[in-house]
Amino acid sequence: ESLNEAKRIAARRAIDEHVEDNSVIGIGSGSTIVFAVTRLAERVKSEKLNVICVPTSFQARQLIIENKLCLGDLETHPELDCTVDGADEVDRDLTLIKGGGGCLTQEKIVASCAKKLVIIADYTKKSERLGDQYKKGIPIEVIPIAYVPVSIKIREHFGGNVTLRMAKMKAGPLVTDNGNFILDWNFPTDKNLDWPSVNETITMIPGVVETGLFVGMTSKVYFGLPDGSVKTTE
Ligand code: DER
Repeated sequence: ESLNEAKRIAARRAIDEHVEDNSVIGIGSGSTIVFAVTRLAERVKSEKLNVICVPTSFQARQLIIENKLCLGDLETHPELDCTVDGADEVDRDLTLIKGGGGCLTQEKIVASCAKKLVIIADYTKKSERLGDQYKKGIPIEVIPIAYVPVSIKIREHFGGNVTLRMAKMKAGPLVTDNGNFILDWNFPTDKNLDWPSVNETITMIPGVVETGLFVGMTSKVYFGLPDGSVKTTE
């Protein structure tokens, strides 16, 4: 339906514009990236490209293997040309909320190793301000023993509500690819929160591994629109 078509065309444009022979590409996580990996596999096959793919999650690793793409990692490829990834929400400053799929930590690490972070998203992710459309809160990966004190400190600093993300097909909390828990922080929308300082403050709380706030990292966003066109930012 139109949402998948929007994801597909955004993914296709991004892959066609940012992948060339001998590229080392970070592969993001989620549902939109599936369209990007499909397009990448098409191009590698038809153009006989030599491309190394570095995953940002177990899901991304499976995608790379299933599509018979060349699997790399940060030990052998610590400097990437480009990371292509999805987002849960993009604001007017290209600050992202990521982590809806629970993969934010490796995504942020791989994104930080790339010359460019290219985001692909359908039109529902494009917001003026964070929280306009994405209502599940900002994901924060925490070391399991610390989830209660971290929740308390976040609420003390900034207010809002913090919930421990529970697994769906397993009793108890969701456990990430790194063996940690995730807190979802529904931040207060009536304050004008300064995302760079919010991100730094939360990241410094002992027990916090990473936040799903990607500040100042985005190079370009490809939004798939309902009419079948793609809107890009620079
Ligand atoms: O969990 C993540 O960070 C994903 O990249 C998420 O932000 C986008 O997932 P989607 O493409 O399935 O919406």
